[in-house]
Amino acid sequence: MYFTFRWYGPHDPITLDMIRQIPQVTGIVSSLHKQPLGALWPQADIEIHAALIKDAGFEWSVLESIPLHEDIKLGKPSRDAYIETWCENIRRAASVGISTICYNFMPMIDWMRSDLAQVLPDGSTALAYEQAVIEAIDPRDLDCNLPAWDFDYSREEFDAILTAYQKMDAEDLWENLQYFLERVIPVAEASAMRLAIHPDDPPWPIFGLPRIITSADAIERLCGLVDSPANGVTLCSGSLGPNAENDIPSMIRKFAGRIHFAHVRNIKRTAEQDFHESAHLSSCGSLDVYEIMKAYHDIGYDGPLRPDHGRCIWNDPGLPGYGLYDRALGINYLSGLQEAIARSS
Ligand code: DNO
Repeated sequence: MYFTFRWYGPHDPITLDMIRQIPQVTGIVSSLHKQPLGALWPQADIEIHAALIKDAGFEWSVLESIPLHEDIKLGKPSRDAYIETWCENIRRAASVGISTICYNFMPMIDWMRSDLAQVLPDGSTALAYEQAVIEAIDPRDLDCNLPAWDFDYSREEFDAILTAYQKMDAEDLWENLQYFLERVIPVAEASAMRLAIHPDDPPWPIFGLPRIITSADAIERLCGLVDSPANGVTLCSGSLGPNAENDIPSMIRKFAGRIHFAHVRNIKRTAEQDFHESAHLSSCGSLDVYEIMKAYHDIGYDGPLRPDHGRCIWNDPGLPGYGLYDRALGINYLSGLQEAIARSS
């Protein structure tokens, strides 16, 4: 495995120069965050971004992510043009040396939390999720200002998309995912690109919207939709972990070969569907991070791995979840575990 760090681009308060001072980080995980949803990314913009990363001494290891236009997930007739654009973006990413693309298939909303700054007993703050708070929210209230609630839609467009999803069930979404994969995987194969779907976070439906990438059974089904090594996953411990039935180390062993990107972080479950994020250490959360790192070691995982969602400590200037300090502590812990596991085996 090799260690990577997410960078949100030139506007990220956490700069590449700062990241360079974290021991062990060789790769950057990044995207062109200003591109409109569904757009063909200009080759020149991709090259400029790649050069910034290269000039700072890093490899652009993973493109996280190219968001999918909702028409693809909704299965609308217009999806074919958006899929073709996505394919061309794969080719363009490959042309600057990127070998892995992370994406997700969550309707409308990416990761969701009810609180961006829950105060923990030590005075740090962390992202938190409480099911009752989410259930009390009317998603049509566009001012509710939750994380990942970053839309440019007018109220009419928003209502139309939400209503269309509410008419769909999980099987419809699976069908649309299969349709998408059947078209993009051949292009990924031809470009030596690995696609790595990100699990749904949290791993259950919210706001009446179906969510399907939530468990080991779901990942198995995903792998079978198009049986190609290019069709893989981002194994995100913190996204799958809120469901206590998801045994992350056993999933790592089971999907060896299809895991193209590892997100390792910890969460603390506080009720059946409530949790907050925690420091990466096993003792701080509900996940056994030693066993997770041991599983990656045992399968001989040689892909990119990154820490994820740190707490906010020491007045961190970064974005919620994406500050410098706690992610740097996290990577130091993960690389310490890795060294100890490698030396003792
Ligand atoms: C959360 C991230 C996700 C991820 C996307 C990938 O912090 O891991 O936002 O980037 O779901 O498409």
